[in-house]
Amino acid sequence: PVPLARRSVFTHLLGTSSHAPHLVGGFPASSPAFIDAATGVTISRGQLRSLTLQLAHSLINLPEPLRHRGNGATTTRPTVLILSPNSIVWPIMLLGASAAGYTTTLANSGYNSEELKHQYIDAGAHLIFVHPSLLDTVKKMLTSISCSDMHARVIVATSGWLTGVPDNETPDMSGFTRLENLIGRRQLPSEVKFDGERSEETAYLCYSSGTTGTPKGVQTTHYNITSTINMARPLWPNTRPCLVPSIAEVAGPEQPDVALGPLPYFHIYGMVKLILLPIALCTPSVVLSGFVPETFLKAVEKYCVTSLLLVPPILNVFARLEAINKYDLSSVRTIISAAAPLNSNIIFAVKTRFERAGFNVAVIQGYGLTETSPTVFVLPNKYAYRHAGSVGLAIPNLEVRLAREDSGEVLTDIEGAGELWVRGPNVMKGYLNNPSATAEAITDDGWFKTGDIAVCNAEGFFTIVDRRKELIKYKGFQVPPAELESLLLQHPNVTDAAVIGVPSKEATELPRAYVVPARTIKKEETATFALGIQEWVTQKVAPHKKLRGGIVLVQQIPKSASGKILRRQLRPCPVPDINC
Ligand code: 4UU
Repeated sequence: PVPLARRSVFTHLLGTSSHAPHLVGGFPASSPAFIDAATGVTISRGQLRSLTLQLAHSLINLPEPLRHRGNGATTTRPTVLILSPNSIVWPIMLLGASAAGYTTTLANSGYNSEELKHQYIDAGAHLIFVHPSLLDTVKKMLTSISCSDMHARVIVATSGWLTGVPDNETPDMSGFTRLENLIGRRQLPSEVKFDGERSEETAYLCYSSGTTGTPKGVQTTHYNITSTINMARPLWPNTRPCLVPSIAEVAGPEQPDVALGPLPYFHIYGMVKLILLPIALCTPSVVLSGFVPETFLKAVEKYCVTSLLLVPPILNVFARLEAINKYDLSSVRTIISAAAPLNSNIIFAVKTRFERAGFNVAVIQGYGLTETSPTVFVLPNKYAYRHAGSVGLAIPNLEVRLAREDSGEVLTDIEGAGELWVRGPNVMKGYLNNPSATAEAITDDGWFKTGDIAVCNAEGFFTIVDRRKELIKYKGFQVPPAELESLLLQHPNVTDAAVIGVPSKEATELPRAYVVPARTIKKEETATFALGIQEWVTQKVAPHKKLRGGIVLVQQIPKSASGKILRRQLRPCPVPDINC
């Protein structure tokens, strides 16, 4: 028998036994798994398992040439790319592909064809699941790489066959396989061909820039995922309760948990906390695409949501949202914020706003990274007030330490700030096709360097105080400065450029470019010149990477002797500056 922690994601979550076919992953097959917020259509655990197996069966039986890529990448496993906003068919695609033994790479649904191309090629994808509304982007991308069998490599992720709401049919969809064609009424395979020997294989490839450089494929293995799930739920119910709560415990036994978040499923936060963990805990998860405050609150009321999974900019909206008074939000117990720093003023403001409307909620933080699948710290509800602003305690089975930035020496003085290092079964296998970045990120004895600076108090509560790495966070999304810098250098009027994040209350940070113009710019010309570059960038990047923090023209970019941009020096803008 395969040890529990060594199973595939599929078996771990949706496994069943021939002796108890009414149970799926240990919970009744009839329990709701996902609820489509817009239509109320629900898929049960049993349906989810059956649809997932049907898809896996079709993927395993694709004609041989389609199980390989034509673009010369180095991975050997079949890899499917998903490009879609949240929809009720997402969990089926995500689990169906991993049940078939495929790697799944999750692309930002805001990507343009150039950004998509980088990920498609780097991940070595050979198949694409695409939402009907994004088919054009995929066609453009495949045309640009002269793909000759586009119709075979693209599956349109239709959902009308499940929700009853017809998909927005476009003439371009003709000739492409639709998701329901791969599900149909096929006979179920009796088992999924996946065993413990392969649990170190990559299940998911999200993209992260890590501490430096352009986005890299984070190889998250089946074992990483099953571990992260086990770490979030106590395995043995008769032991003492774990201090760090699972989402299910947070809600308390008297009211079953229901999860909702406007987080995109392509980000590790959405994938794990809104798809995989809810299945493991038998927590129905409400499917919503995007964040429109009133639609969101209506869904909370209608589906009696208990746990809201959010990012700081949305809490910032909640802190001022009058509409909270208009809905019955009494089911909400916990509001979880992660993916970017959350100011404790916002925590108190949100709590007060809910209290004024008559609802008592705990506002807590989680902290983690794509590379740690994702959770490292969670703040238990009962400390929400006393330790507001802290990201909480390390989850069980994880080692954490604070190291000196320069030497890597471990800090024994717990008052000091140091770089957070993490070691445990949820740490990624490494960056795809990038052994040097992997070696920089993970020490020989397995410590992953997060690039974040933290402090820890005597009770073991951590607070993130700074970020050593160059990453910018816009509304929880990663914006890698290196990517924008290399783009800016392609502009004919730019000789050098550096991008940093400037603080923003609404969005955490806004990407701002410091640009050295290729020619002398007269004072009266500066605004037009900067605007021209800003618009040029806007045309070429996904919306979250726009240079919303503006452009500053400078005479030179501060650099170290080795040519590294000295980003900290740019923060207060001390360099000789042409337009400020
Ligand atoms: C200050 O954003 C994420 C993962 C989020 C997450 C974490 C724990 C979701 C659920 C959960 O339980 O991943 P990435 O890879 O996009 O970004 C990672 C970076 C971190 O290095 C840190 O700089 O995002 C920042 N970050 C935070 N910063 C993440 N969470 C926090 C936080 N406070 N609470």
